[in-house]
Amino acid sequence: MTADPPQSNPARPAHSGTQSDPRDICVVLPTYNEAENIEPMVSALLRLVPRVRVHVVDDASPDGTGEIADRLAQDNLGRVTVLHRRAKTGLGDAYIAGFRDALASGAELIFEMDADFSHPIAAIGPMVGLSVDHDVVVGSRYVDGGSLDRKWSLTRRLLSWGGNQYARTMTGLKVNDTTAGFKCFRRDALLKVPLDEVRSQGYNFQIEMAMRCQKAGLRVVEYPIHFSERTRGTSKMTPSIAFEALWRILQLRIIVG
Ligand SMILES: Nc1nc2c(ncn2[C@@H]2O[C@H](COP(=O)(O)OP(=O)(O)O)[C@@H](O)[C@H]2O)c(=O)[nH]1
Ligand SMILES: [Mg+2]
Repeated sequence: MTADPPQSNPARPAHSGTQSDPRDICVVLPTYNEAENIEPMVSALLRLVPRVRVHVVDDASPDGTGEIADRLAQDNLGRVTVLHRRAKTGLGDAYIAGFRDALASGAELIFEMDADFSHPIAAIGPMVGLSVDHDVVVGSRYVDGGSLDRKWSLTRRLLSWGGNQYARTMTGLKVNDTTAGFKCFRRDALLKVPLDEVRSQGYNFQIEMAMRCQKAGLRVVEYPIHFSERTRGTSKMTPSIAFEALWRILQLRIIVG
């Protein structure tokens, strides 16, 4: 892989994010019980320059997120679309389904991003700029210039950092932020990833995608971001998802190689 080695200099985009980009940019937004976040999140994305469209992937959220997304789609025809999945089978399944839709609709740049404002919307522009020269742009907390919400306790920081270092050691990943959930894929790059074979959910979905990108020899670059803790709604990640991640990483080493 040509993933940049641990970086001392944060990536700088080829051109400013305030410029328009002629490419068809699709942000895939997975949601489960994000009724409080979905409308402000989609509105903020639609105001963005460069112009993006949004594909919401909702897993039958009991709180009505899917219905709000439908209304947003009706109000913004062509710019907001919704995939309703029948059940919550995991973040990985939701993303794979969303990526397939984005590719089928002709998207040239495909973003994955949380729907809870944890990832800075302002980073999309610079990441689009970097995608001119790179296959995958990772919004990274663990390169110079990246940071975590100040509300995170020392324990949580250590767990996140330690889990990340463990994943890097076990998998041989060169990317610094192995569980980053904010990524931009060029269409041709995503087509090189065997989406049929991806099985992981939760944090491991991000690790597995990073491994498959590295294996496919894609040019990966990290762009430093500040990760903000959500202020509305609740996290869907549980300690059991985190612990499952530790075991599954060992399996991934064997499966993905
Ligand atoms: N469609 C779908 N979205 C999910 C699922 N699990 C989490 N999400 C969404 O994925 C994003 C990240 O999840 P979150 O709970 O915030 O994880 P955390 O940031 O690690 O605490 C949010 O937009 C969630 O609504 C799932 O099983 N299905
Ligand atoms: Mg979150």
